[in-house]
Amino acid sequence: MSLSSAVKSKRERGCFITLEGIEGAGKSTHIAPLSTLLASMGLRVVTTREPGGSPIAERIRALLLDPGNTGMDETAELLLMFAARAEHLSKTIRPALESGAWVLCDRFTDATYAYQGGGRGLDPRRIAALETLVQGDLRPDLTLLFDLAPALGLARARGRGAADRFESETLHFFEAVRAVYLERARASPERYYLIDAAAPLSDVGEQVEQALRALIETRRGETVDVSGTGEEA
Ligand code: T5A
Repeated sequence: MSLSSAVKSKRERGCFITLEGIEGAGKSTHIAPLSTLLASMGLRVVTTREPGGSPIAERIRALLLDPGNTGMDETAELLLMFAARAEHLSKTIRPALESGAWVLCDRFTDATYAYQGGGRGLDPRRIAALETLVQGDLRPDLTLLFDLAPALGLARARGRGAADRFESETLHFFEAVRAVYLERARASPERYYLIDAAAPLSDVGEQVEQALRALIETRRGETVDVSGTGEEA
């Protein structure tokens, strides 16, 4: 059996991997090498991001990140995140997973719990209700959590130029975001892989690769024989 067939799970759909963490943690930097690594294993990969990832969702992203949109109502922000997510799921993520592709997504619903729940202080039960409405039972198979001190992440992100609406928030806001990410990772260790994102780039790359190889091993263990022969080549 080839590696690409071995890593297909018995669910017969692709694998859904999300990258999470505060600004400047290194998610965008590592998504391309991760995609290249998976492709080198013979897998079909779709890389995408949130908010965004489909034409209408990208338009919603522009609204959400525009620093000119000061004073946006917090519930409106939450609903826009999920409106973008509903579009993204139906136009990009679900079709890709159903076709057997591996989806690498730069942020997903963990970001909503962290930013709108932790940062803005919205009740996580309201987020959970929207999560069920929009996603049904779809959850990531693996979440790479790039963890680092907000002061370092923000220094990296702000070093690039003008801040967007979220990057303009206070350090206190990002401390609360980070705390929720870490809490969620502690609560579901089977889904999260914690990455020390303060480490040098090459070390972070190695941690990402290690997480991926662990996932592939797990899925290989789950593989069922669909040929009926009970054999593995
Ligand atoms: N949001 C999103 C919500 O509030 N709720 C939600 O539900 C969702 C989905 C999206 C914003 O929307 C919010 C969260 C966000 O604020 P975005 O622009 O997509 O905005 O934000 P980010 O994903 O945070 O983008 P960033 O580019 O800021 O962060 P990354 O991708 O983690 O960082 P990256 O890779 O671009 O790196 C930043 C800089 O640091 C350097 C890189 O070279 C780059 O210059 N760097 C390192 N330098 C040294 N050592 C390392 N290990 C380094 N790693 C990266």
